[in-house]
Amino acid sequence: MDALTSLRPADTAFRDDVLAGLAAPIPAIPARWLYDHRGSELFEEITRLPEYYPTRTETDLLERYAGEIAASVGTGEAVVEFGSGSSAKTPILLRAVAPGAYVPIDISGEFLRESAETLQALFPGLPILPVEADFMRRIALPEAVAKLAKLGFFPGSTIGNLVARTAVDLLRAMKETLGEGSRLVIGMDRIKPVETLIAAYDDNAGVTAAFNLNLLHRINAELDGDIPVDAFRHRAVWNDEMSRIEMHLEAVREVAFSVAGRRFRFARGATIHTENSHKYGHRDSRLMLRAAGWGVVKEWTDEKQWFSVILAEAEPPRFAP
Ligand code: AVI
Repeated sequence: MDALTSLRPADTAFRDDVLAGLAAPIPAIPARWLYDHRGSELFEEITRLPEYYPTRTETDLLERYAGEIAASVGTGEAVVEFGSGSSAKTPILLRAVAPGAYVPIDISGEFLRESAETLQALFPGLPILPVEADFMRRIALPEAVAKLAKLGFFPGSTIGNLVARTAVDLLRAMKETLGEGSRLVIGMDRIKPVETLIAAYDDNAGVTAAFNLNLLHRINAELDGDIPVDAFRHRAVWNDEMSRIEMHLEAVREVAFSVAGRRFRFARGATIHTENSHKYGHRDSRLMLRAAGWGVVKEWTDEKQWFSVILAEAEPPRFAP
């Protein structure tokens, strides 16, 4: 099989999710649809906002502790990144662990190719083997890395965008992809004062609002919709029970519209739930990793304990209680 495995989602997936989500008793659209070209640009902008602490804090942690990560894992491993690795974080890890190969996995071939080119320019001698695939499932890694030890990399607390059951499924799939004895460097966002969380997801410049509302523009453009976007506003809400920030689009007046030939009506104040971003206590993250077969080797956090970078190790099957 070619290293660039093509796995295209069904063309109707966006339409099906939107139609089912808008008609649901609690309207909700999966967060992955926030990331069209414009949505990805807006997310990049979010990561540079003063209020959005996760990117800055995690990058600082990696800069500070990449040496310690390298001391724990050694050099010459295959670094397998779940995501296309376009961020500033990837070079920090690669520089420290001097890998034998770098395997970025992403569902978007376009982002993969772009970031692989950027990274190749920074690391000219490094074999870069992109895999276009959905990393929610077990993936066959390129033959060229079969004999190398594997170090997974999943930064950004992207795991937090999944509910616990799906997050554990993903962590288990990662373990199957990487194999016994592999390690994983994962970023996980911590519970912190609600004002800090709300500010990070409802910034003064309105970039997160534009990111959320862009979903409606995308629906209009791609699904023949006529949603009056100005009839909705962005809301970021802390759900303490579920330990997560939720993004919603709230109707500011009664509104009716059609999407792909179907009619919808929203009362004033009704919302469409568009994203969850879970935040973890110290023990929560460990429990979730353990539930998927990963033992924590080491954890690094900042002075305020706002974000954690965790080095985990695939645990062998065991039968003890
Ligand atoms: C991609 N993900 C980790 C971001 C987060 O913080 O949950 C997405 C995001 N949504 C709004 N701001 C950032």
